[in-house]
Amino acid sequence: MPYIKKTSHNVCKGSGRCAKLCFLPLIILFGCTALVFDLANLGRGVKVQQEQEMQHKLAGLNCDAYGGPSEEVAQELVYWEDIPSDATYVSPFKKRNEGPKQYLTFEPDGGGWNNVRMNMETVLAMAYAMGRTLVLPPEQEFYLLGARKGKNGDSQQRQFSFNDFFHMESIRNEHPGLDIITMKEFLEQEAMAGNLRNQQNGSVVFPPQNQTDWNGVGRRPRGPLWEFLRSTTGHVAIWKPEECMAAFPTSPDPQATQRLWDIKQQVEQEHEGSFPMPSAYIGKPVPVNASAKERMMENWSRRKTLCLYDNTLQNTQFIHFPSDYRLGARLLVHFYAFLFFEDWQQDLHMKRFVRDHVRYVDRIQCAAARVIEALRERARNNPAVAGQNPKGEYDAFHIRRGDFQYKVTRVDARQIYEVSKSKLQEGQTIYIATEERDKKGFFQPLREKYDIVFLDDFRDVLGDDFNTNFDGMVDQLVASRSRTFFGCWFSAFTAYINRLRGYHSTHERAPGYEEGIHNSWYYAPEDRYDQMQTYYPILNYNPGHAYIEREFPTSWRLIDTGIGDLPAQVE
Ligand SMILES: Nc1nc2c(ncn2[C@@H]2O[C@H](COP(=O)(O)OP(=O)(O)OP(=O)(O)O)[C@@H](O)[C@H]2O)c(=O)[nH]1
Ligand SMILES: *[C@@H]1O[C@H](CO)[C@@H](O)[C@H](O)[C@H]1NC(C)=O
Ligand SMILES: *[C@@H]1O[C@H](CO)[C@@H](O)[C@H](O)[C@H]1NC(C)=O
Ligand SMILES: *[C@@H]1O[C@H](CO)[C@@H](O)[C@H](O)[C@H]1NC(C)=O
Ligand SMILES: *[C@@H]1O[C@H](CO)[C@@H](O)[C@H](O)[C@H]1NC(C)=O
Repeated sequence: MPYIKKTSHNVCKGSGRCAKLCFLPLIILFGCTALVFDLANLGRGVKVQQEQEMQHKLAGLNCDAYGGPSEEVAQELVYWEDIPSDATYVSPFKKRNEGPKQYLTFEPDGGGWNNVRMNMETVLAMAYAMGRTLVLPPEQEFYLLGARKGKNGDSQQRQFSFNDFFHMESIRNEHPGLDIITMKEFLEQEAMAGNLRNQQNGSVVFPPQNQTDWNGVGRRPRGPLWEFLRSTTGHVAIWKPEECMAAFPTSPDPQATQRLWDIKQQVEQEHEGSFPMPSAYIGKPVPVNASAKERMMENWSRRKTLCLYDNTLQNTQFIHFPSDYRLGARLLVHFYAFLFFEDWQQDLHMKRFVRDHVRYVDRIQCAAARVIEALRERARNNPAVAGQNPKGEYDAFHIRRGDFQYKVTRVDARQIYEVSKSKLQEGQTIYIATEERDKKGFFQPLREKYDIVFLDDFRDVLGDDFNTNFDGMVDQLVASRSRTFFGCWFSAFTAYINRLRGYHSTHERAPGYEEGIHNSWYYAPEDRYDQMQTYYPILNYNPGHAYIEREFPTSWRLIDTGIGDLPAQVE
């Protein structure tokens, strides 16, 4: 296949960002710690924005606490649903009051924000599927989300936890089947209580320097914490999404585990030793309620084996997911492209769980809603389409530049214009999400044809104290509501916009929703132009390569099928 990068990509994103991580060997650890330990930040932590919690409503979106807009305007951002019967779901593997609590710890991905998000969604989904308490990593500065000063010149928050981006607190509160705690809580409750043992010699060990608060500690100095977790957890999961499918049997019954192995074997026997090629399913999805065998076949994506949540793992108290290219461990995958459920209802439930709960926080949603309100106003009054655009419809691009390493996507605006012009009308208002700084020069060819605007044109409605580290997320949400969208292949940032557009098209029953298709295209590379216009099964375009290229319709298509019939419910 074309546009394939060497496998090193799925390990380290080009520019050597993670090449210098100081993880494994202890000697290096000490060297590194001494060098980069950021004492100023130690333990400083930034408090969780509690007011969000008070305002947060499960259904709908209320922006009163964030400077508007009205509930009516904000409503168009809402793709999530409040499904009470979903919220009561409890994994069949959750130990209910028997034996010690089970945990899942993980190291966040070291890539850009959207890689971090993908990784977090995946571990969150696994914790829920396993019935384990998810331990959130300490607050940290994320790659490229560390701008110190806002537009008004004031210093702004740049140490973040997942709480700052998603309603983690509400997710926990709303789901009896899912517990989420901070690393500090975990270290206090389990490690300091002497419940962690060195796996090699069995002796009780405590965290380095008995430190339980790792908030604000720079990325590299957290090495000793990860090393501690890796050496004390019963199972360090090196699960490679390119090679295995994380498979969940219907129940703890050993026969269920065996059934999944049997299905795999049976398929291989019937297909001369391997699974059918994914191309067999292009334009031909199997029904969402199909048998486990049929669904496994469609989603196999040329993998080799199953990472099965078998009885041994079900009984392991601590499972840790490292993120380290030297271990070949990087969970850079869409949760739904990795987790496979024997039971189709559990599969769809997990997709709804992520759609309905793992969404950007109200602060970000409301900022986007204000931008959209102003943007629609501008589009409505755009003289080029005077009177013909009562809804203020706009089109959008995500033009990925910056640190992006895929040369085939580095096309100039003239080419972008040529590729996209047949879907757009001259003079229209077009929103461009981009991190390209040269707004004047680079986009000139598009400016000559359209009324183009950027997030920076809406600083007044964002408010000059809006944390610019959230700009990218606002850009994604604004682009998710455009009429036509052009994105960049290979970009996890673009990919998520397409997932959001899929959620909206499902919510609105827009044309094509039953096939999982919506009005989205790619400006580069050219042969990917219309890949969103046909149903594509989960597909690793280049075996061994991470799943960042695009998102797949299976994450939004018909996922509301069978609500209320879930097998394991709280009494
Ligand atoms: N504001 C804004 N920032 C962007 C945009 N595209 C990329 N960025 C910036 O680039 C950083 C990295 O982009 P991400 O897409 O999150 O990086 P990634 O997770 O490696 O995903 P890829 O897009 O696949 O590279 C983001 O954190 C943003 O700071 C955009 O359209 N708008
Ligand atoms: C077990 O290993 C840990 C970590 O290497 C060490 O600190 C501890 O002293 C060891 N205990 C015994 C009894 O050897
Ligand atoms: C850490 O705490 C444990 C338990 O309270 C204690 O036994 C141990 O000596 C402490 N270690 C250090 C380095 O302070
Ligand atoms: C696999 O394929 C089916 C049919 O399209 C889909 O409903 C299901 O959600 C897919 N994904 C997984 C992980 O099973
Ligand atoms: C799947 O859904 C279709 C349509 O709703 C229904 O006719 C069929 O019986 C279902 N199949 C299974 C296995 O539940």
